[in-house]
Order: sequence, then structure tokens, then C-alpha cells
Amino acid sequence: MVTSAVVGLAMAFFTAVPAEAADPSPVEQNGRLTVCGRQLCNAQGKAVQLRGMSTHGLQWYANCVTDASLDVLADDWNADVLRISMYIQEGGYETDPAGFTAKVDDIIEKATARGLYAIVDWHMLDPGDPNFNLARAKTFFQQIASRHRDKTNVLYEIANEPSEVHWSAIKSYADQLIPVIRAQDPDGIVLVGTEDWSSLGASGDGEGVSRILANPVRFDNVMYTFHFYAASHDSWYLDTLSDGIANLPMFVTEFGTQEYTGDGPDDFTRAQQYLDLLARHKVSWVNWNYSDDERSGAVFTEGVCAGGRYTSLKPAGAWVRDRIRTPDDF
Ligand code: IDC
Repeated sequence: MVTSAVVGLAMAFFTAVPAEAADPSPVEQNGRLTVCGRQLCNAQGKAVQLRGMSTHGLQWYANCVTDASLDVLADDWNADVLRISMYIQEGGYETDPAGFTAKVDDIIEKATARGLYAIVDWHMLDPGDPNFNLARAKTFFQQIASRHRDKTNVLYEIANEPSEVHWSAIKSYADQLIPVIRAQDPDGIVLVGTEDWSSLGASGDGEGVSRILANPVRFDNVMYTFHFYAASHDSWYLDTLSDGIANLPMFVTEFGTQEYTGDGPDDFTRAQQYLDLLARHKVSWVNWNYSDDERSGAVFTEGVCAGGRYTSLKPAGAWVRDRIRTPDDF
């Protein structure tokens, strides 16, 4: 016979559960994202800004991308998004396609388990023409999109930083790759790199925005990327980004508070100007990088990942953690 005391206990137990449940994760809150107009919007059609971190190259700093480090990113930093930076050259994907694909699969699962959005970053850098790696990109993205097609949190960044190529070459690459992704995952958001190291041409002749407008990528749910390094990139870059935001759906998939080397002194004043602009327009951003390499832009103090303690931060790390933690509507 069940006594009323037992019933009371059982009720206390069940009613206690919701009170103890964690806050909804970014993916629980926002669901599948779409591009509406020039904004990134959640499943309810509301414009949202994602903020988070990029890994360093997976071939170098795997011990900074663990269950424990991602718990810190999700629960302590309150990040919305993890960018999974898979190099192609420099000891990356081209040396072991199956191995790197498996690594990315695993990190997507880890991000998903924590309710984070995951950007799969095809981190092409040198050579700067994305078409150089087109066949590899088709194989990789076909596999990734097919395996994760039922998830709602995966975004595809198809070219980290094109360089020394005209926009028409990047556009042609996008036109060939996007159908491969969309055949598997028809709604996944695709992020397209821009001229001159994803500077919208600011590192070149500055005409990148007008070239995209004259010849845009003609698929839904596409955004363009901009990268900046605050101590190197002055108001010319800031103005170029403003122009991009006024005309195109933009996503800042990489930035640093230091020089373009990812090293050297931080310029937090300039970096804040960029983040203020991005906040005003609800443009999402990702900081480089969630590792403990020796450079000033790696958020952790050198060597901490080996010990599995992810609390010791360099100045840039402390600064960006504060800005990721800021509540969404400010
Ligand atoms: C840097 C890494 C460094 C590596 C170098 C070349 O911090 O360890 O040796 O790349 O692979 C970018 C790139 C990003 C750069 C970063 C800082 O997307 O790969 O990382 N940066 O230089 N664009 C502008 C700056």
C-alpha cells in the first residue's frame, strides 16, 4: 500500500526536478536557424546573435577540445557556438581524410550534447584559391552533411580565407559545393568566405562588397564572412564591415583582439568598437581561438590544456569570456 507520506515524497521529488533543471541551451532556445533578410533568425523568426569560440587547428590542439573544455565553454562561458577549425593543408585533412572527418564528427556530437551550434570550418588558407581543394571539399561536406542532416545545429563554413582570387572564383566554388551540402541537408546554413582573407576585399582594393552584390550566391540561407584582427585592422576595415552589414547577411566567423598573426599586443579599444557594431546589428561572432598555444590570441595560458584545467586565461581570453557571457539582449 502506498502511504500518503510516500506519495508526498514522490511529488516533492518530481516537482523538484524542473527547478533544478539547467537553463535551456542555445539550441533548445532557438532551434533551427535561418537567414531572414540580412539577419540570422531563430525558429520563431526572431533575429539572434550567436557568440562563441573557434578551436585552433585540430591537428595541433586536440587536448583543448575535450568534454571538460567544452563543458567550460557551454556552462561557464555561456557560449552559443563552437567553430570547428579543420585545416586542409599544414598537416590537416589532406593527410588523413577519414581521420579528420571522424574528428569533426566527434566534436559535432560533443557540441550537440551541450546544446551549442557547431560551425564546420573548412580551414583552407594556402593556397588561397578554394577551387584547389574543391574535390576534397565535396567529399568531406557530403559525408558531414549526410551524417548530421537530422541535427538542427550545424552550419557549414565552406572556405575559411580565400586570398589572391577574384570573387568570381569564390562564387564558382560556392556554386559547385552548396548543392552537394543541400542534397543532404536542404536547410543547413552555409557561410561563404570573402575576398582577401575574408575581409570583404578590405585587404585588397576594398571593392569586395560591390563585387558580391553584382554577383551574389543564389541560394537561400547563405551568409558571407568577415574576419578582423583589431590591432592590425583599422577604421578602413570597420567601415568595410559596416558596408557589408548594410548590404549583405554577414557572420564574423573569426576575429582576434591582437595583430593578424594572432599574436602581439591586444587592442581592446578597437576590438570593442567592432563588437559594438556587431551588437547593434545582431551580427554573430566567433573569436580565435580556444587553445593554449603561446600566442596572445589563444585564450588559455600556455600549457594548461595538458593539465585539463581550463580556468587560467590570458588577457585576451578573460576579455572575450566576459563578452561572450554578456546576456543576449543588451
Ligand atoms: C594561425 C595560427 C598559427 C598558424 C597559422 C598558419 O594561430 O598557429 O601557424 O595560422 O596556419 C587567420 C587564419 C588562422 C590564423 C590566424 C592568426 O584563419 O589560421 O591562425 N589568422 O594568424 N586569419 C587571420 C589571422
